[in-house]
Amino acid sequence: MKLYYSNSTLDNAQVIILGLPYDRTSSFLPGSRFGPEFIRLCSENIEDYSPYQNKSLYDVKICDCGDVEFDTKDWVLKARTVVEKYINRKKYLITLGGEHTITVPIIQVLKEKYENFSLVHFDAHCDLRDEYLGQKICHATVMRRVGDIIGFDNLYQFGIRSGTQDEFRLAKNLYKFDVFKPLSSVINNIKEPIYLSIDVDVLDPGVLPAVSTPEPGGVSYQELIKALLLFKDKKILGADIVEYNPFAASPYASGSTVAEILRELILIVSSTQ
Ligand SMILES: [Mn+2]
Repeated sequence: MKLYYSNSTLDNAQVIILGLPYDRTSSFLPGSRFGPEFIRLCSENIEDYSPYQNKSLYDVKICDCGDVEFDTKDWVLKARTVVEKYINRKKYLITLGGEHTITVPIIQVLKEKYENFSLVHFDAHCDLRDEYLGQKICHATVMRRVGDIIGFDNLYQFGIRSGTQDEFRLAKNLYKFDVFKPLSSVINNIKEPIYLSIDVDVLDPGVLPAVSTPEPGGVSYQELIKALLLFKDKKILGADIVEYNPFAASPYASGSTVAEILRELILIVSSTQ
């Protein structure tokens, strides 16, 4: 674990990093449970300084609280209990997946603390199925569950290029704008505070192949960073980075990319304080 992911005690930290290494419902390539450890490992390869934000990770008090153990079948419930502990501390929590399912317990806890907030979802996939392979809470239904909790009016999706006809129909009926519209054209319509959920398969597989469900036609790294920087002056509640699977392909190149996304997110989230 690198110093700049954990340069503060929990009590003094502005940003808390927590690994949620869960991939039990993975339908294609399991392995994202190893994501948090590989992101920490690959953080050795990146600079603490962000040229995009002219700021260093050393400017932020960060505490890495390690991973929630991947053990029980009631893992989502267990994750919720752990997440609640950290969100109660009124600090910015950035969680590392694991598969996308991990967003559900986080949003359940946030909804108890905040009456209204928006969720901005970066992903290749709609994740709007009501159930998938007999499961109501899984990586393919996560945004449907999020919509059930916070209201679909508060859900915004970007980078989407894969889903069933029903999912796209639902998306079209639910949102006030087209999922294919660039983020910059709707950023000012998004009500604050905002939670950011980043499935790294929003990037093109040519950019980041180590994901559990690769999908062609994704955005470039520069496009993603540019989109994330739009949130710099917004009130952000927290964020997650999910679906990086180090065993799917080139773990170190992809892991370094994810570690840089994490660096930018830490700096964005802490700048809202
Ligand atoms: Mn996805």
